[in-house]
Amino acid sequence: MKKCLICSSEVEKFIDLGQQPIANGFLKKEQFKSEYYFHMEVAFCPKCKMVQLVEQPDREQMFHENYAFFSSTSNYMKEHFHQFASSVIKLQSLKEDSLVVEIGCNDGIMIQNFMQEGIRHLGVEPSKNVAEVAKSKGINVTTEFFDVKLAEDTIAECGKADAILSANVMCHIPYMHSIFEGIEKLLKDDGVFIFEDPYVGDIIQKASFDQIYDEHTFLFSVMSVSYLAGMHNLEVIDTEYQITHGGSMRYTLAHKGRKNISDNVEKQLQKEKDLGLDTLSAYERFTDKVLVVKNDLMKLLNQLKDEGKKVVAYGATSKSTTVTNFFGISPEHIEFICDTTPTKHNKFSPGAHIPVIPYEKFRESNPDYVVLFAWNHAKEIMEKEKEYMESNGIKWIMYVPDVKVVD
Ligand code: DWN
Ligand code: SAH
Repeated sequence: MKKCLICSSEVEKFIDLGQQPIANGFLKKEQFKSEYYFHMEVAFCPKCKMVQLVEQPDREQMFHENYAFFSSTSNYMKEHFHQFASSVIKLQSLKEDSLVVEIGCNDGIMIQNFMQEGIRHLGVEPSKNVAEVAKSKGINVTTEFFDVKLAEDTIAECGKADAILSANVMCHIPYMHSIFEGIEKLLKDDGVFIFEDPYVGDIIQKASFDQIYDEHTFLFSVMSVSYLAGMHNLEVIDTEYQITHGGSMRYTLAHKGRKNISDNVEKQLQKEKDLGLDTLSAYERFTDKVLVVKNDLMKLLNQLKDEGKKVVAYGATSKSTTVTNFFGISPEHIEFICDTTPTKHNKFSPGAHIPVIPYEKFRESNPDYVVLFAWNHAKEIMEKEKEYMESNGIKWIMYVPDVKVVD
């Protein structure tokens, strides 16, 4: 029996994605033999409604000095976080002596905006290599995992925070009670805790099962976040939908009873009930859809292989580790994955062992088809590649929400 990480009730499994490696564990040939795998299954908690991984590797196996994801690889995301920061400065009337803490600041993509405005700030980032990039920009960073102990140390050193922020990080952390205890302590009486993560409503509707990988412990809803907040004398006071990462939700939390609650919260809770996110059957229907995508994509890739077509992929994303390993995609289907991240270059993708090459070589490769693994950045990437793809008759292959070939 597996117990819910939030409320300790018995959870109900609804998808088994098989044996999976570390999603960002790009590796050299000599490391193939010792590659780590875990069993990736997802479950729903009927009591607190939290969707969660059943098993997860230790945090040090995922977040360390060779973490392969650098946030600033997308210009669109830079602009998104600039706007996020501006909205927080306005909401909390932040001044130079205010304090903003960002949990999981990575290379500084969001917190750099507070630094540039001269606002007192602290980034918390355990992955040393990406934290170093943030530090080199002049940002104050502590290279540690956030938890209740770090919150207490921060209070002793810097005082309490006017705003605690986090993007695409909360869903990565299984020890949520330590995090929320830390937030409750670190947040000033009139402070706000604002975080955003991929939204389970979109994942279910778009069958975007590749948002499930080792790092993503939770797929949040307003229902489940409200339950969790309530366990720590906090409450959700606003929700705001974001188009980033295929559909995300931004949650604003405050100490219970301190701030007015926006109508958005009740409206979103109603939408979740309408979608059936409070019952197992919605998640079981999602599993059925994922199996259709698996069948359709493999049929297409096998057919293209038989026809001798050249198929490559774009974006060595964490998400693509789930797709390739669950579907059984190999270098026979996809010759290489191109990516702009230097640390991924001249290595192989986790589990499937597809070569990852520098983006610059993509333009020389003359493929027939390109599988868009970074589908969440489709607008940015398709605009950039439009002329090259069109003038050479190259087609995109998409698989979210269903499999299609795009001219
Ligand atoms: O939650 C997480 C999100 C925020 O980022 C982390 N756990 C890990 C990571 O997930 P991901 O790897 O699925 O993220 P992205 O943003 O979908 O990754 C895009 C990849 O594509 C990067 O490796 C960079 C690359 N890229 C590229 O080659 N050309 C991206 C863009 C926009 C491009 O134009
Ligand atoms: N906020 C960035 C980075 C997301 S990637 C963005 O939206 O692009 C997830 C990040 O969370 C990684 O950089 C990882 O090192 C960090 N992380 C994981 N556990 C953490 C914890 N307990 N405290 C702080 N950061 C954490």
